[in-house]
Amino acid sequence: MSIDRRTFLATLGAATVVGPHLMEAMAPRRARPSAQQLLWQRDERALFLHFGINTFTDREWGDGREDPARFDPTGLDVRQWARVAREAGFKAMILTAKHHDGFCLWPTCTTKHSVASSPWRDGKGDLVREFVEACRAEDLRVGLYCSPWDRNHPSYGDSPRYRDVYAVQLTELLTDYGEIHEVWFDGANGEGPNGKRQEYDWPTTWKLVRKLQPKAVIFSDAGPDVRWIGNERGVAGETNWSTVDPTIVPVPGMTGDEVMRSLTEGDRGGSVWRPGETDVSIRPGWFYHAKEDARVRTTEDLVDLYFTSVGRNSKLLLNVPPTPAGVLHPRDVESLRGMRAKLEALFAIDLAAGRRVQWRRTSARSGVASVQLAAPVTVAVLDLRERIADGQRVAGYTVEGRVEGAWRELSHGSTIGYRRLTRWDPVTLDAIRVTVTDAAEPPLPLEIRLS
Ligand code: FUL
Repeated sequence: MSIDRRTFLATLGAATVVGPHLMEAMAPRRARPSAQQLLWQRDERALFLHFGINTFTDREWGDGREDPARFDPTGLDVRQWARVAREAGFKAMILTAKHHDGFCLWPTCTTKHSVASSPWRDGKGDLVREFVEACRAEDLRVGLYCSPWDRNHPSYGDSPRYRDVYAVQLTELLTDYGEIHEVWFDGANGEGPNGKRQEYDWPTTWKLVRKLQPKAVIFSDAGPDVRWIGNERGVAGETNWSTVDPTIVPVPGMTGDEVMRSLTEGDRGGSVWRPGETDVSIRPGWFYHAKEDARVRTTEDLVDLYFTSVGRNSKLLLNVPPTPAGVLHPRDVESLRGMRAKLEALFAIDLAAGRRVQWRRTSARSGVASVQLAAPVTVAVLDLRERIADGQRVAGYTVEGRVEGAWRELSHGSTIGYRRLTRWDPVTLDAIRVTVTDAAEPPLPLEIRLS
């Protein structure tokens, strides 16, 4: 008979008998990322493509009564989407294979409301196939969004019937198109044509995805692998744990202050690894509208978004909606190229390269990382990283620079995680010191880069 650690501690009377170090060693192991979650995070940037019947009706949410004949992208060039994505430094693309209007971009057997009923390629086209092929040609990971909410399908709202339809749609998408790396479940859920709200069966849905694409990460507000960051402004929490308490957001689509806080900040003591994805659009809408051509985010805006997402231990999922012709608009492309150029220039030279980070653990919850530079350098960006394969640990830190012989505080924060980027007015220093003041488990050496 074996006895688990908790029972063992309880038997001993826990902390009163066992010292803090032994308690530490016996504490349940905190969550760690899976290999897929690590790959997902290291990609840093994915491009989101909202394209469908709304592109042609100039709407954001179609009602499902659109005539499929309206879908006719005459200059469709999915390779252009993929080329632009790769050239702009993005590593993955996610396509709205079906949005809330129920119009399917692949010739599904579940409905006539699809590309098969459109004039595009004489009804013989398959946009999902063109999409995955373009991703592969440009070496991008593939993601698909298949809206659970379906305002067209007659079975929607008749819960068991629609569940079967949705399962068939997912099965088509996840068996016919090779390896899919991210499956994106949106939380929006309105009523169906019969006025009824659909009851989803998330555990069964996720089990199906696991079976068909065991290596894909599953996104939804409630994970299980990746969570929504809780807003569509492109801003992750200043505090952002990749660990969460799964009881706070058990299913997608929940609201409330505690839910939103948990989505945006994660939970320090959370038992599962569920990093946050920051989705935001380059334009005011998710779909393309010509009237928004003058409202495309600038290169500067995009760089800011990088800092408030990737730079806060999240991943940036930037939506760039193709035009009715079927290409990315030149203004969007210009901003994206500018973003790549700016970020490359910003991070081209690591001023701390080749200098050793000295690390000293000062207690079970604190430590100091410092770098002595060969000569004074002028620094405007600090790039801190934890070795997240070993978990996310830092909960509080202070940064000081040695400026003309005296230590000066430059910034402080809470979490670090995969990457924590901080910008400040350029300051000339010859050493930098990061003091970890609090940690969820014994802190490990940090990586420090300076630009
Ligand atoms: C939301 C949807 O309702 C929007 O149309 C868009 O797809 C966005 C990414 O998610 O919940």
